[in-house]
Amino acid sequence: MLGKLTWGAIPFDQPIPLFAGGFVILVVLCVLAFITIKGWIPYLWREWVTSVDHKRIGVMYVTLAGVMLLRGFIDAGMMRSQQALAFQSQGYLPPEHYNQIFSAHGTIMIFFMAMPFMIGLMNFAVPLQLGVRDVAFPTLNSVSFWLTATGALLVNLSLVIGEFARTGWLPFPPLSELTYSPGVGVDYYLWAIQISGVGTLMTGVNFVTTILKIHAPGMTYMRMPIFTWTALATNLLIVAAFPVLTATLAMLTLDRYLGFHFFTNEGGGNMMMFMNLIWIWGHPEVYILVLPAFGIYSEVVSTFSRKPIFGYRSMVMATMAICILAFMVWLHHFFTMGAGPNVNAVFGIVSMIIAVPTGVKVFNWLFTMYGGRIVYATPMLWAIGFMVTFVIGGLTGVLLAVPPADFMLHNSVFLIAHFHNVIIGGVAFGAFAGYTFWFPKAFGFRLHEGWGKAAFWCWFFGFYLAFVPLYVTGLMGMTRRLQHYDVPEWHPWLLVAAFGAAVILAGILCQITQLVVSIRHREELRDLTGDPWMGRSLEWSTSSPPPAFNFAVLPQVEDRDDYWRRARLAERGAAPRAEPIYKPIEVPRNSPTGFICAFFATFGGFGMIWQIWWLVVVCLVGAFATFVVFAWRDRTEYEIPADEVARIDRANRRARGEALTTAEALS
Ligand code: HEM
Ligand SMILES: [Cu+2]
Repeated sequence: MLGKLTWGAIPFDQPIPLFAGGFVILVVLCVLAFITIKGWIPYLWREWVTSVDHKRIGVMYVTLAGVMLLRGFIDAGMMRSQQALAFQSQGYLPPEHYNQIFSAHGTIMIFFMAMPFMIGLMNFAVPLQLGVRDVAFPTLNSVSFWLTATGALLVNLSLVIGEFARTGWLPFPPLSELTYSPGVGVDYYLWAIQISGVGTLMTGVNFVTTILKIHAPGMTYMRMPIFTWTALATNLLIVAAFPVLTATLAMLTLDRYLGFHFFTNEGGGNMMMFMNLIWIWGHPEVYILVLPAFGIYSEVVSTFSRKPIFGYRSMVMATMAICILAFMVWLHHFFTMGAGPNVNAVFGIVSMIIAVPTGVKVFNWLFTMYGGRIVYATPMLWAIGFMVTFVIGGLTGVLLAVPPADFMLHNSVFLIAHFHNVIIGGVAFGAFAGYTFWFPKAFGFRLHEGWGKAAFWCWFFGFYLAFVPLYVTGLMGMTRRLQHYDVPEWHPWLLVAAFGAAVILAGILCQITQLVVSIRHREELRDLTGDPWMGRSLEWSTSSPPPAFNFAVLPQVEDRDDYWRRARLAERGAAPRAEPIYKPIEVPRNSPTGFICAFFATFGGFGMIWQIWWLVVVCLVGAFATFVVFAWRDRTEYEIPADEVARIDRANRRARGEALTTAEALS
């Protein structure tokens, strides 16, 4: 009846996961109870859970990412403290538990922290930057989000019911095959990533369609903001790469569930095939994460330097070049496979060539700042911290792209230092820059600057303290994924690394405090104009938070940085545009389709993991029925009356006008 599921799946004999899991369940129950008592459930259901508004979905993605950042960081803290203690001793984490921790940390950070963060920011900002009302397929967008949430839920469920994979963030065979990983850990991984991966693929389709097909009048390709360009590149990468991930994981699933032999050498398969396939997805994946971050830095650097981005066309070219080159370097992840010097040389050289468009971008940002009136607001600090840190990480990457050097450094903590160098310095800093930059657009008030700056400095120095030691011990020969060690020379460095993680923790605490303080002082931080930063692109031309329809009338775009030019003209006393003739606007209706699909996906995934077949069948039927019901609905939109549109737009026009007159009075 319950497949492989028995009481033995609950870790009664292991205090750490039991208490951790118990604590999380308690917190979730308390939050649910609080929401119910406050009577917020109808509001949350109507305005958020069933919302198909890209802005709301974006906010939910970023919230999910923030929670998962905490979870992933707790894992990191456990690893850092374990390695600080486990010198000539066993430390406090047994090996089978330690292996689950680094696997869960990597999986969560990549799939459920970095991905949702970037997709969330794209959801929020791209339609606004294009000057349109929503993405191409709003309900599909909601399905994508909820499937991502399902994946995150399944990974976290493995903490209390069963176990997580011990195979690392990518489940390499033969270790991940049934023979060597007989438990449900790898199955949790497979179904969580498979379900959320389908969601991501649908996001890719949705955003490629949106950016290619839906524009405000006059918004030509060469007038699109750089963030929208990088979003296009990222989603093209998603559409091209994620099917490979899906197929690869499906093959491993067939190996494990039905005794296929895709990757078992003794059965006639080839495990190196898995490495090739997973990295054909995996290398583009790192650009899927970092390209939108590059876009955010471009917006932030030009906004806070008060200058248009330097080398717009070269920025676009560099983005698209990276998009293509990303598919031509995958073999650098296993130079040690034995493909021979010629193959390795080709992949080594292409890997280094990627540094060229990336370098173009760095110079463009520097030239944008050169001669600008730089405002050191928090988003700009993240961008400057990124430039310094990312260049170092990029250089160690070029080093690893030299095959003979890689033979020495492969699977050492030097590699760990390198990729955290680019992923924290590039992706995480970019995510935080975007979060601070667009927060006032989403909520109508800014985040507290002081706490934001404190968070930045803690993350910045914490990063160097936590990861420079790993470059050093990596060069001393320390391999990755060590639960304990006996080498005296490593120990002091690992103590420093643990201290660095504590400094990063201080940064995270500052971020939490920043959010709480900002909400409590929201009246002082309020921005009524909709444009708190002297922004350049169209999202700043509407009110904050933007109305459901984004723009009362679709903006007419005549130039790059069109909004910025108009705002400066208005400052110099140009007459504001005449009030438009307001018309009623149709916006898509809410739909519970996404949530219901995710409900079935969660239980269906759980059924697959524990091999509870009746549950799988019920959920498949349920999901299909949901689609049928959705496809048969006949009212897809509702109308916002013209006077409602007029009221919202007039209020924003008035606030902007008042801001201009006070600015004049002050000067
Ligand atoms: C916030 C501070 C962070 C700290 C202190 C940290 C620490 C660590 C540590 C100690 C390991 C294990 C290294 C080893 O194998 O010996 C690790 C692995 C890893 N981390 Fe992080 N990390 C952090 C943030 C991130 C972020 C933001 C990401 C991605 C977005 C990330 C992705 C990974 C991945 C993919 C692995 C490899 C897991 C594996 O071995 O399969 N980490 N990290
Ligand atoms: Cu790579």
